[in-house]
Amino acid sequence: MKLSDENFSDLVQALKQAGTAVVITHEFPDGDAAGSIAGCCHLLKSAFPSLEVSVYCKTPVPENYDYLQIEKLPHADLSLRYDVVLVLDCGNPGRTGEKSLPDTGLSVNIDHHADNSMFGDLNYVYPQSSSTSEILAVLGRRLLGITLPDRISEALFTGILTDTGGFRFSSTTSFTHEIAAMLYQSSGVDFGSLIEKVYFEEPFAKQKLLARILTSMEQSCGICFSHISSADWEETGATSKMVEGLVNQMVGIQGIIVAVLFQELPGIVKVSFRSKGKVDCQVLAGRFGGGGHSQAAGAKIQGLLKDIEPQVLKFVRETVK
Ligand SMILES: [Mn+2]
Repeated sequence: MKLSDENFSDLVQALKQAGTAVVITHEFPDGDAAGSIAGCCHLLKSAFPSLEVSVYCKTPVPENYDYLQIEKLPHADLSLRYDVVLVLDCGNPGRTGEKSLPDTGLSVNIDHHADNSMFGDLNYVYPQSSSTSEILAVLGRRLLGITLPDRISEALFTGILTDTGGFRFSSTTSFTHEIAAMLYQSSGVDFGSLIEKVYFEEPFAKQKLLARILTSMEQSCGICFSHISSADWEETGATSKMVEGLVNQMVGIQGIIVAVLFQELPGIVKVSFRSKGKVDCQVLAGRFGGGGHSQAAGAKIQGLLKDIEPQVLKFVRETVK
């Protein structure tokens, strides 16, 4: 199915009749998840003023995206029933971190992951899209025209910017730039300072954490790997909200094909995979029950860092060979 403004007719029809809607994204949100829920929430409020819209994300949004002011949006209670449930940037409902979606008359799945399980009553799944935010911008154009309100443009641009790694990943198309150009028409947004906030303004503790990652870093056979241990969290004062983007420092190294970052968390190890394109990260993460895209993916694995790190690296080495 080609992504066009017309694709959203059924959804627009349903939203016109709905009284309540909730917008949900995946736990451990990235820029696309954060931008998608903020952008979608503002979009629905602008297009359907009488619709009650709330948002939900199980874990905190990284500090880089504080300017989206997600904490000021109405937050949902998932034990309630909603006329429409929109699930954004999730390949399957489990990515929300919840056992089930709230009770609803209509579930809507808006996503760009190739392994999406088509779990919604309505499914808008476009793996050729750079980001869920890019898909939502087309919905925005359908509902409000090409000049979107600033707060919608700011949020959706954040998702496109970050999910393309700053318009670098192969998922970036001429259509991505067309949509970005459309968002630039929102004259009140300072896109330069937005990029500055996302990529160049870091908390002190995050830079200390980066120093730990770079110190523990090793490489072999084109694989660069490192970890964040319990002691690293404690001694730097960094939180898991601050890890966003750090693995990119490793994949950027000359001669590296794939980077792997392990985070030791209570009872689990979170593993992030990044690739320059030759190795499919979705295959690597998928082996351990995770998911993502070909150049960026992740998995949460139960167990201890000392056991999981060698297991994962063994599989990565076999895959790279
Ligand atoms: Mn995404």
